[in-house]
Amino acid sequence: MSDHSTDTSKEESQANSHQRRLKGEFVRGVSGFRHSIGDADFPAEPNRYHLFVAFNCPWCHRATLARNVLGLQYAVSLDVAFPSRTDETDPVAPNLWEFNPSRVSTLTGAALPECTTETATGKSYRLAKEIYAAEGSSEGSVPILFDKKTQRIVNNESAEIIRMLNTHAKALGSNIQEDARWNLYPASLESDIEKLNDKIYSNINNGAYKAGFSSDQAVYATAFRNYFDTLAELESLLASDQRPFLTGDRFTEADLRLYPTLFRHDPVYYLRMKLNAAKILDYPHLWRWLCRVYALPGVEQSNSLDHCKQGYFGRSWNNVVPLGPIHPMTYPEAYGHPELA
Ligand SMILES: N[C@@H](CCC(=O)N[C@@H](CS)C(=O)NCC(=O)O)C(=O)O
Repeated sequence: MSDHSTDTSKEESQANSHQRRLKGEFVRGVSGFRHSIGDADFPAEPNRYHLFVAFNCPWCHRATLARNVLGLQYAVSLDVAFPSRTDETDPVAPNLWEFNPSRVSTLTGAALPECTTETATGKSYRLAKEIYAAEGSSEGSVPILFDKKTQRIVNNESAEIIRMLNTHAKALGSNIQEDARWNLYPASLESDIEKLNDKIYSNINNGAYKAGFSSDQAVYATAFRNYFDTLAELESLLASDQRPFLTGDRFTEADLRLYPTLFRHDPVYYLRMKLNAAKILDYPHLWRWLCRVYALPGVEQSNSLDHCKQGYFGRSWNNVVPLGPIHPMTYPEAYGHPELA
């Protein structure tokens, strides 16, 4: 994709990506499958679509949040990969997402109960890569939105997946009545949401990866600054009129997209992404916002912090998962306590 057409609210500019990577910058690539539910080939119907995710992946967290908040748990099926990717001992290759519910977590010493086999293709693939390979693609990322009827990948860009789940929630079989269901992208708030998405994607969601996965001190320092400057801005926005959500009274896509990063910040990113200027607990309005979103129906069930810890503190951390934070409280229990901040 040329730099010209990059929508920086959902993917980063690929300009000079080769040189930038050589210099040590983490540059996220662009997803290849960009069909939509609602296209002629992919009509919106209940029990037809499927999500492949890993719970540690924040982009997948967007998709599981949308699925749960929109009441699609019984209409869009889900498979969950093990949070650590394959290693050098794997018969196929290292660094691949694997559906393996019997794999043991170094953190808990047991299998992770949320992990599943692959149930949508009828082939019980072990690797997400095999789902792509069946379509002649060499990609390997999650999340994947998959059509069980045609056995094709619909889309593998989370920003687009959540938008289509919202647009077609009713036809996809939501079990929440229309008037009781959040509209994540209401027409009256589109421009506010887009502005927030742009800033939050670049500086927070992808910014965290730029800080944690770049090997150049200056790239890290810029990402670190942008991340905390944006947190301060969002703290002021919430404080300005005590609004419960980023755009006002309603939970929208902007909140949904901020949540996966802030959920991971104190227990994982503070250490792993070297984002150790402050915890979310140090921002009273953002903390209470985080607790408010955590309390929404379906949000707690959309993820597991054990998977996040297991996935982020892998081989580069000697496969030893840090045990904190413990003060003032363990996580995710802390998210039930808005009064801590
Ligand atoms: N643009 C994608 C990015 C997804 C992504 O980067 N997923 C990571 C996991 S957090 C992944 O699967 N990477 C492995 C790969 O790309 O092969 C989205 O937002 O859906």
